[in-house]
Amino acid sequence: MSDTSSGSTVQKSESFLAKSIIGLMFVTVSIAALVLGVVAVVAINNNNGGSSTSSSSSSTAVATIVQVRMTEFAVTMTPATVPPGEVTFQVVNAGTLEHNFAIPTLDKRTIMLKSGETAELVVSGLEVGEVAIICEVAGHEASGMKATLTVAEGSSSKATSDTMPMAPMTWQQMDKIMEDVALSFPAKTEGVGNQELEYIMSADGYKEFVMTAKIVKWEVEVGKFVDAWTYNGMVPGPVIHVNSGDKVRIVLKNELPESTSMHLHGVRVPNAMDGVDPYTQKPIDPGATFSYEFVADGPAVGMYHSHHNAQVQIPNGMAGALIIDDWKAIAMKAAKGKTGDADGKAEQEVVMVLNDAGTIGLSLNGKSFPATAPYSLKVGETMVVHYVNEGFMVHPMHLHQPTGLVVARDGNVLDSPYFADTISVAPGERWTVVYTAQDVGVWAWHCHILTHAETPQGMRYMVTALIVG
Ligand SMILES: [Cu+2]
Repeated sequence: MSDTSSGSTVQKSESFLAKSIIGLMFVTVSIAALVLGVVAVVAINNNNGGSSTSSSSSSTAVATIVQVRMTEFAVTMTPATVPPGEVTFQVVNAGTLEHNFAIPTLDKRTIMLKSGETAELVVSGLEVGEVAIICEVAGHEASGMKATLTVAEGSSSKATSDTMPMAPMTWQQMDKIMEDVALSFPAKTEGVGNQELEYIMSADGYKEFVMTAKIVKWEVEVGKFVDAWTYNGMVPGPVIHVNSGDKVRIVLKNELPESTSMHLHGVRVPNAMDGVDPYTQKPIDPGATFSYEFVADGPAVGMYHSHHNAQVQIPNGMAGALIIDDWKAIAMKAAKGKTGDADGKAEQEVVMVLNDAGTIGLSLNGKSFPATAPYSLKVGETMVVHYVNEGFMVHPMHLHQPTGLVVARDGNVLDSPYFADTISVAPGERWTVVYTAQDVGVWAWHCHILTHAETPQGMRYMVTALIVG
């Protein structure tokens, strides 16, 4: 499983390649069909706030209204040039993250606005010159959420009547935002999940894996930090890899504000180790520790996760993979050469944990596109992928190319492996798929429930790419 950690290496070294050719990918990505309808809805979100004096002929009492639209990651203002004096900014957060509208030089700002929320900010005494506007959420200004308001004598405020509907995003604006998001892939965020967990060999002959359940700040996408409930501070939890016959001990310390327990899903264990409190054990109280012991009986593609207040603890991050035996070898044996691999060996093994709820939300391995990690292969090389669904919904996972050979379900090798380009992974399921790269390019890889992969601001959530070089 050492190749799991190589995913993060790929994330750095392939970013240039990804950026240089990802534009091409977008021409062919065919999941944007829902976009136009959604834009229309967003554009209606115009705050018809109160009466206006904009029709007044008074030269001093004219209130200028600027309509501001915040999205990931852009700020658009209509108009962007105003006369000196008082300006009312009518701000709508048309994005999906939290944003605010701020003029740091004047120390003026709205509160943080959730998706769909609006606010008004009145700024008086604006003088001729340029005023810098930003969103103050960490990283958002650098990602493009900045704009310049020009204050000039003689510019008309007439066009800013609040009776005028907010201009919908043009297709050019949409394309620009989508391109900006795409070009930021893979966006750098703090924290990498799925890291291999090293064991300590205990005096009594157990491979001992030490884990701490705790809440940490987790960066799901650039600037979006959430309270993640984690094993060892990462989402997904660390990968545990053992072999059949190993005596395994998982020592779990609970540093959460509530009790927990750990279920070993798809892994054969004695009943007392099944992690289902209060039946098989008492809950692990905050501050307490419990050890799960079993003899590994593989092969298995298992997962460990909370079994206490699980509908909160799991989607908030408390889940990870537990793999028994060498699945590169098992999968290649099952594939019987059908995928056209060059040397009969799998170069990489990848765990892809799917989530759609809790504080983490729609994500692949705890990250939302463009912060997801891309993968890379050379033509003729093979990747064995374990899709692991820890969410609440089925996710049809679609890799544009190559077609996958499904070799195992829930760690059980299929008698008749079959090819599929879209593999539905239901909650609790694990599907093991062999992909051998055939054609050079950047191949989109995403959940095919379109709202899990796309927004009017471009691709998001359960999207990554396979880069074949
Ligand atoms: Cu999905």
